[in-house]
Amino acid sequence: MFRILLKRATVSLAWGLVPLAFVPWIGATEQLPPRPPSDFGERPLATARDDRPADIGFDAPRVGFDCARAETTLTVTVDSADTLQNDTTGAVSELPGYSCFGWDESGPEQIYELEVTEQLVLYAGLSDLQADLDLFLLDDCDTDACIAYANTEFATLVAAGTYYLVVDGYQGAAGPYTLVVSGHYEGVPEAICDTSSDLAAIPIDWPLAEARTDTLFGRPNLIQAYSCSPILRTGGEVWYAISLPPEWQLDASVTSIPMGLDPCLWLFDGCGPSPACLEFVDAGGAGEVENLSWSNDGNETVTVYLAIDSWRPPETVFDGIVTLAAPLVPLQQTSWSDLRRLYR
Ligand SMILES: [Ca+2]
Ligand SMILES: [Ca+2]
Repeated sequence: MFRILLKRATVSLAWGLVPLAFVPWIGATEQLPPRPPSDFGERPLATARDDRPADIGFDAPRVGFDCARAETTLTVTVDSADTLQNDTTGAVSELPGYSCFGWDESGPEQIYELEVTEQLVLYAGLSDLQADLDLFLLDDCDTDACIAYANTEFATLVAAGTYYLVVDGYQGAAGPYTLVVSGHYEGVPEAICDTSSDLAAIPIDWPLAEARTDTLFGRPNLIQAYSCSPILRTGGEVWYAISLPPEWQLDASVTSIPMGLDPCLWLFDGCGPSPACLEFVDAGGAGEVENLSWSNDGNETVTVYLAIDSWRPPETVFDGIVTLAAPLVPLQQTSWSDLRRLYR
């Protein structure tokens, strides 16, 4: 599940209280002895599809830096979104690499302090790149305190606290960039299941005889990563609340997909921080049909929440039209004559 908690950044807080002269890495580029690793290994991390492998044989030395290097401080809350434009050309270059992944980051870097006000899914993404810049998230001013990384974008669960987001240059690269930092609800927002909300899922009662046509253009991006998809899905979604009696099967298909749109389908048993992901489907690429099937094997009618999502948001209204065909069919019952035939 997408639910692993971060240990508080107690090292950073404690060091803030001691006189500056006792901070062990005043010489900013001084190599330090190893520190206990941050809990990166257990952290959920969703990234784009385009991440490259680690550099073979590269082992980043540990470097501490002055937290005051941060360009600015951003406050991150659920539903906050900040967009910044900046350029690493001519910036200080003192951080050669990070503990969480073996990339040579010998280019200059810029650092952003993030004040995260509550537990949330933190998203950071780079665009408008002319050089190969990468992202690293630290929970201290120390390259060994790396808890997330990405070639272009990532989402990860963080507790409230102070973090440092570094935009760094791969193998000496430097250049301009646009940086988006946003906060997201952990799991499936409650509003989707709240019938009085503007964001409520479209109710569908069985049997659904006709196909629906809805657009993904301009829809809010309410879910983009979960345990059933570690690849980011940053398009907005259309949500359906589907009432399914016992022993009925939901077969949902997304058809009439324009070129360039890569759809996927999520199915949850409810809302909140940790609903069960009943199914996730992304079998095809851009423009290809997706099919999802799920059957209610229980004894009671259930409501399930189906989302049509996409890898990237559609750019125009025309691009975003999808058709949902969701014929709900009863599961095939085994008749007595069929059973008798088995034992002949
Ligand atoms: Ca660097
Ligand atoms: Ca999405």
